[in-house]
Amino acid sequence: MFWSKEESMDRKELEKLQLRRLKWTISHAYSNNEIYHRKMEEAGVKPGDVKSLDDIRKLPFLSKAELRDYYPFGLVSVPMDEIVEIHASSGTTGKPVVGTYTQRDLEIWTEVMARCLWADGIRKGDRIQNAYGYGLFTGAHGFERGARAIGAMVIPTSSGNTKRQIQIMKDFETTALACTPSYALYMAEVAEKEGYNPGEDFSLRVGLFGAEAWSEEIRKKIEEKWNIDARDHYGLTEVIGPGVSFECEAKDGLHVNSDHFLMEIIDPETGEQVGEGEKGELVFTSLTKEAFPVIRFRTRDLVYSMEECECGRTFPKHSRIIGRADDMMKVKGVIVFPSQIEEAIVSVRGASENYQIVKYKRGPFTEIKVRVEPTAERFSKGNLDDLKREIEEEIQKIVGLRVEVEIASPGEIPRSEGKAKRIVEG
Ligand code: DLL
Repeated sequence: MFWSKEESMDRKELEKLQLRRLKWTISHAYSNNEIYHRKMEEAGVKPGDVKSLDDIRKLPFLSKAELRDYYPFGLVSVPMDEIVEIHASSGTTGKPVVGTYTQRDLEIWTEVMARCLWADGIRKGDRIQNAYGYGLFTGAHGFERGARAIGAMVIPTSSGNTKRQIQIMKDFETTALACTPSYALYMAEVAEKEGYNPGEDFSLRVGLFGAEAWSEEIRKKIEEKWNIDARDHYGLTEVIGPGVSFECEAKDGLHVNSDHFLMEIIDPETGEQVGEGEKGELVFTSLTKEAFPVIRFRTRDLVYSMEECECGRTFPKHSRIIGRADDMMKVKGVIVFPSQIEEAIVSVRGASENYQIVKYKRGPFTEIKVRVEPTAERFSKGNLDDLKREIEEEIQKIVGLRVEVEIASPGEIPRSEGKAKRIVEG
């Protein structure tokens, strides 16, 4: 049974547990890692100064930029021969981010992933096609661990070779598909080309999606196309990989595995914690990790905090990722998030979910245009100028800015087998 007692713990009890573990993490990092030791000394804090969860604010943040400086093993807080597994993420810029794990860290990862999959309704007897990329990336490995703990079957296809994926999905009677949401859409497209009806011809019941931003509209599309329940999973290499937070059956926000990860949501400008329901940047502190503890790690991912949930879990929730601070663009003084553009495109009939935002410079200013593929059906009807206008109007409604739309021909926008690249430099 992977509904752990922690998941429905009384909040006060949970906070007590978090505080005990927070104290352990801080003294572990302070005593066993030079960089953390120095950071705390510079901030004038000693492990003993943290007496309540609120005292976490006394501790300095850890930024992505610092991680690059400490690449690859700077924050490792155990002897190197305790490390039994390693993962890395290509990161958006520069050096990869490296995650290291002791045997105990792997047990924790397995446990939190099993909880996520249990909440998705995965049980012994399910057949999970694991189409996240195997390799250094954490995605496939995390899902594999959780699935094994439950006793479900893992079909380790990795990403790519899409026609073969479809064949396997059919022949092996896959019941759950684990991959990025953009790859799930591409797989549906390939299945249709191969003459299948994705919603009818497979045994698929649930989609285990994550690793990239996706909107509620895209969720609806995937659910309709494949006739499945599509669930969101969030995580990152620095914190553990997938398994940091997950959706329950309410599909209304993601529960943080709060006995292992302490969530804060801060104003990215001031660094102060925001109020209930307000938008801000996710910050995590690991509570039990040995090899690579993170203390107040700024994810750059934007969310808002959410109310308690009816599902019975007391683990705090955050909204789906509404944007990344790094993807935020300022165009003609207006703040634009790619998710808003996606929402606009997907809501226009005849526009497909295949689009790209082209960012370019005009003098000192950033400008954007959007390239959108129509559906094959809409393309064959012609009058594409009307479609262009409709999308432009929808973007204006949502973003408050006139953005030029270019209609691409079907198949022209590159498809993704992993994390989709939605923004390109023009
Ligand atoms: O993408 C871990 C993961 C794998 C999560 C598979 C879920 C499923 P990284 O490669 O380190 O780790 O990338 C982490 O991806 O900071 C977010 O910006 C983004 N991300 C991850 N999950 C989601 C999600 C994995 N559900 C970075 N929604 C994070 C939106 C996500 N963005």
